[in-house]
Amino acid sequence: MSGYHVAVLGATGAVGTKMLEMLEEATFPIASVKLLASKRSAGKVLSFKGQDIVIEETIPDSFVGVDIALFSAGGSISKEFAPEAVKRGAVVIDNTSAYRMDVDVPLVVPEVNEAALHTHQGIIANPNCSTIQMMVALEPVRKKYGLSRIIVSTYQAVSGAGISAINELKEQAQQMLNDEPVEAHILPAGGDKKHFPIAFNALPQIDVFSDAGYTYEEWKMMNETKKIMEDETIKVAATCVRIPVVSGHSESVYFEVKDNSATVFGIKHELEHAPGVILQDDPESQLYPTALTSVGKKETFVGRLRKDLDEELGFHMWVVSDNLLKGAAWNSVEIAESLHKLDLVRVPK
Ligand code: NAP
Ligand code: 3JN
Repeated sequence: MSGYHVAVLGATGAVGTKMLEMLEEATFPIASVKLLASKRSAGKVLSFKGQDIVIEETIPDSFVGVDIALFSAGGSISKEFAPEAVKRGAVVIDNTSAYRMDVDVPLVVPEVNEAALHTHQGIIANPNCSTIQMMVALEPVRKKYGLSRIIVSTYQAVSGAGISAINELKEQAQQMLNDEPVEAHILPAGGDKKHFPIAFNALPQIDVFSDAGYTYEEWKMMNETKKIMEDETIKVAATCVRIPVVSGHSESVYFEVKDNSATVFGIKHELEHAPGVILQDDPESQLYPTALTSVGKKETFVGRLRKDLDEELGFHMWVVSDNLLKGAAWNSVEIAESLHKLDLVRVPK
């Protein structure tokens, strides 16, 4: 084979356009790229490695001859087209929540649980962006010292909610600066009853509310963590907050280890040698990552590591990553790299 035939579904979106950029940097062989979206974008053109590619409307037969399909057009589109793509022989890497908690679908962050790919039946799920960066930062700690509890508060960028949310932040910022009335139509959640301004604001709601007073975004973080770490006993609580930043999710993570030999020095040593992690931590010189530090980077940045002053086994850290790259497009392309490396680009019979 001279390379894989790759399709991107949702190619015009905030995530899809980054998938195309990440495919340009991929090291696995690519023979062709097909770009899929809705009827609205059919006929428009995007460029891949200097070559114009015409966007096509997605239909079941779009996946004939496709080896790897990257999906990022929303959960209902994945539910409709992933089985069709697999039926036609494509391995689907799905960036939505449609299949994440299915028992026969691996939920993969390559730095953490690449081996789970061996069990795939045609669909592989890419976790939620906020979960991914937390897993990259916590897995080195879990491996060395064990983990019993995580309490995370997120500071999430608007690009996580799509192109329309990015536009909303920019328009509202302009309206505020011009002393004009501010209009809110999208955030905190497109499908919810009320909308609030995001410009110069912080919204303690991402996605709509679900059980026990937690939002779906918070439930995703709690459930996905247990699945990826293969440990139902880890206690996890999340509070997810939207802030007026375009890209780069930040998280304040409190965690408790099991092994009382853990020290700040020891955890820093693990993080310094961990795949996908860049440690930027020196309070003396004000060295710590900010949201902007991560933009355009594939790694997850960690700083502000410190011991809790009351809880013997407790620590705090600050974790930042580009939500559209490691949180979505890069993790998906990295999964494709892993599938190629492990010779798993095939749908089991
Ligand atoms: P977006 O900017 O709004 O883009 C949506 C994309 O989906 C566009 O390419 C759109 O194409 C396409 N689309 C919409 N309806 C379609 C249909 N009926 N058939 C085919 N394509 C259709 O959204 P986004 O931020 O890129 O997010 C897309 C999805 O990715 C989200 O819904 C979510 O499931 C997932 N996501 C995951 C994460 C994560 O945490 N891992 C983060 C963000 C998003 P048109 O140009 O034709 O409208
Ligand atoms: O808001 C964010 O920062 C991340 C959003 C992720 C998202 C947005 C719409 C639908 C998801 C996701 O991947 O969890 C979904 C979804 O597929 O459920």
